[in-house]
Amino acid sequence: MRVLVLGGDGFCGWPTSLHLSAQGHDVVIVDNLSRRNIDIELECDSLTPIRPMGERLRAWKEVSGKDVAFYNFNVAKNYQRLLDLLKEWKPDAVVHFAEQRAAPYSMKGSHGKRYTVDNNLNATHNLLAAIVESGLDIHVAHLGTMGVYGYGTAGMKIPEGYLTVKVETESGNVVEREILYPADPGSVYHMTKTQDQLMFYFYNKNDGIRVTDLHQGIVWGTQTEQTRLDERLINRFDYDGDYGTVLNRFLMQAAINYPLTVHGTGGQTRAFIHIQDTVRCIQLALENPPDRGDRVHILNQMTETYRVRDLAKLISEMTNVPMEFIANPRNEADENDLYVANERFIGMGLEPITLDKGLLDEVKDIARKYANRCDHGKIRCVSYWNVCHGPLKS
Ligand code: NAD
Ligand code: USQ
Repeated sequence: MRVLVLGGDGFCGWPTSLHLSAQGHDVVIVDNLSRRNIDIELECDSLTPIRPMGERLRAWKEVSGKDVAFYNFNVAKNYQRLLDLLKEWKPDAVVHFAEQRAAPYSMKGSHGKRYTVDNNLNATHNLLAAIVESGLDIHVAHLGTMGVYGYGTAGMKIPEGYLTVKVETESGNVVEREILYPADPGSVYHMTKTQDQLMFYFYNKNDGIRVTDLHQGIVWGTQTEQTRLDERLINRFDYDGDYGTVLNRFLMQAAINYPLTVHGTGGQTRAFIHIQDTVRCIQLALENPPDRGDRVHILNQMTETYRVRDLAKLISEMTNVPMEFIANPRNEADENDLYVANERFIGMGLEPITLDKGLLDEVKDIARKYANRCDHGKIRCVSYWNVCHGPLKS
């Protein structure tokens, strides 16, 4: 299969590109390196020493014998370049990772909000419009988020994208319909993902574009089978207060003996998935595309749920590093329960990596090894959701 990976230099996109290449697919990466530029803006860096794209690709060629091409351009801005690439290379599938993905960065102020909306909505819309204009039948696999649902339910499991509702008509008949699960974003970033869903719905209905939207939980871990093969292939590890996600942050904090930064009561329950399972899920999604005429396929790409304070406790007990409860910079519920359906990937043969299996290795092999690269001044989350949650309250 010919697979175009948009955002293939990023934390999920790089290991996915290598995984698909290793599976024998032809892979082309597009990335404008905006994530590396945001590191410069935030004066922060991946904990792991990620190499420049050219060196990454040369290393992959040496290790695997396989070529992966790379084009540096902005998918949200350079429509013609994207269209020309689709028409010339004729991919069977596009995996779309190319969005600004940090909720805290999207809430830092009007710059972060406007950039996130401009970038994410235009990237997704340009892709869909370009596929229509190309006239090609290209399957889009998009990385969405569990956050489109909000993180609570009326007690039932969060279904995979669609909710069955019953409505009573004026004549008293009960009509049953399946609708997109109501969106409930918790940040500007998450809001862009809820908008993506509507674009997929419309282009699928209007133009028959085949779309798989993967509602992914928080990804943890760093390395995959391929990125482990050579240090030059190492994957990104974000630990800072904007881009670091909770479990990887706790692992890094434990490695440097920094009290684990639990927000509020730590009562938030979230869904998680290991990076190795992410790349496998994307392979499975590409191998099981929607048929022509199918509605958008929505799959919950997660394997476990955990409450944040339970995660912190687990790591604290493993490493003897204490927990610290700090005022929550976000506007989110103190406590929530989360039950999520994920039968579709399990049904396709996914065998999840669970937290208990890999946690200590991750601390030893990655977090401790590169601890000297950590800037302690960048650990705290200092992006506040609104003035009421600002520093005055803490
Ligand atoms: P990332 O920031 O590491 O990677 C995104 C990549 O896309 C970066 O390399 C960036 O330079 C590129 N990019 C962004 N905008 C672009 C544009 N306009 N044109 C070209 N390239 C562009 O993020 P990630 O963690 O790899 O996440 C990838 C996708 O998966 C995101 O859409 C994110 O919402 C989703 N996701 C991530 C997680 C997670 O825990 N990391 C969880 C759920 C969903
Ligand atoms: N949290 C802490 N301490 C920290 C960092 C975070 O308690 O040091 C808490 C947050 O307050 C929040 C939870 O941990 O309640 C998760 O935060 P996070 O930064 O790990 O995750 P989130 O902001 O939701 O975003 C991440 C990715 C995003 C993806 C999303 C999947 O950055 O791209 O869409 O996870 S999900 O959470 O399932 O929506």
